[in-house]
Amino acid sequence: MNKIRMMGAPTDVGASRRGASMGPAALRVAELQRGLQQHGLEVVDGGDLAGPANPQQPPVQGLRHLDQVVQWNQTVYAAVEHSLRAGEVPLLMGGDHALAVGSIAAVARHCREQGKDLRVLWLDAHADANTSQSTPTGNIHGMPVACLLGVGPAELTGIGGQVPALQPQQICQVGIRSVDREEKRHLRELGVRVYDMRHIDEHGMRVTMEQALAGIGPDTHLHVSFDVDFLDSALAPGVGTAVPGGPTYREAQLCMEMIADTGRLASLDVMELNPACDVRNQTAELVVDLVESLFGKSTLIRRPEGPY
Ligand code: 6HN
Ligand code: MN
Ligand code: MN
Ligand code: MN
Repeated sequence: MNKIRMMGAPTDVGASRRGASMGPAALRVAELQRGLQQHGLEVVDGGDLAGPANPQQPPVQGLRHLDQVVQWNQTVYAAVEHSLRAGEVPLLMGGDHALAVGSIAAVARHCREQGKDLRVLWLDAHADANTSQSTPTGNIHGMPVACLLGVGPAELTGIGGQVPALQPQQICQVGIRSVDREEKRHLRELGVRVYDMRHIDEHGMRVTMEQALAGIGPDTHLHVSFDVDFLDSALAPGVGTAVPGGPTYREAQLCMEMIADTGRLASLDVMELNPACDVRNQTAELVVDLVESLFGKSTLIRRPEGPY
């Protein structure tokens, strides 16, 4: 595994509930860097990126804080691109999920230049596929998937220099259980592959992840966009838009371990952690534990043929 570069994006301009701006600090308090280093990984903490403050304004034509969201995304885009060029694994600590536009646009561009096959795994309770017309809130953190697929304000869809930044077959969502009424139609029209909670209930996490990870090969760059509200809200209260009925601790661990087993994880977003909603930083600690698994911590040295 190449050197991992942590970078914080302490903002909540894409949300209406404040607090995700404290996410990077909470992950540091929960010792994300040391947790990963324990497993022999090289990890640098590049500190926090800077951007505009949250003006706490209402939405304008269905978009809240568009200027600030664009500025933050441009900064994230540049930082992620720089890190990838240096041969690193960028680990973006959000911040709200609107910043996945900049992060994934940079990864997509890098993959085009390197001739890599990009696969994005979107772990989330929400589909994040709203537009300014369909959004019930105006919050841009509910729109990054639509933006990456070319539907959204030009300042955001154009960030990677190619519209759309992503093709629908490059992204796959897991854990979805809260989709707004009109957003459903969008998802269908956009052609995103969605493994919702019902799919996980019916088939289990193992089969779901086998399906989600199918076709990943030696040339794949796997990007994981981990919205912490993916996790069941009883387990992970420290998020701004908690939804019950998510993956349990064991299901989430298995999900992360199966991603690690591909050996192709090359960039990561950890988004929407909201310490203002958390209880004694427990969600941050859980996230650190899961991110360790994502990067290959496992209980045993496994043999491909089965357990010891
Ligand atoms: N997130 N679908 C809701 C909205 O406001 O558009 C919730 C979005 C949540 C976004 O958690 O990244
Ligand atoms: Mn640990
Ligand atoms: Mn999200
Ligand atoms: Mn979410």
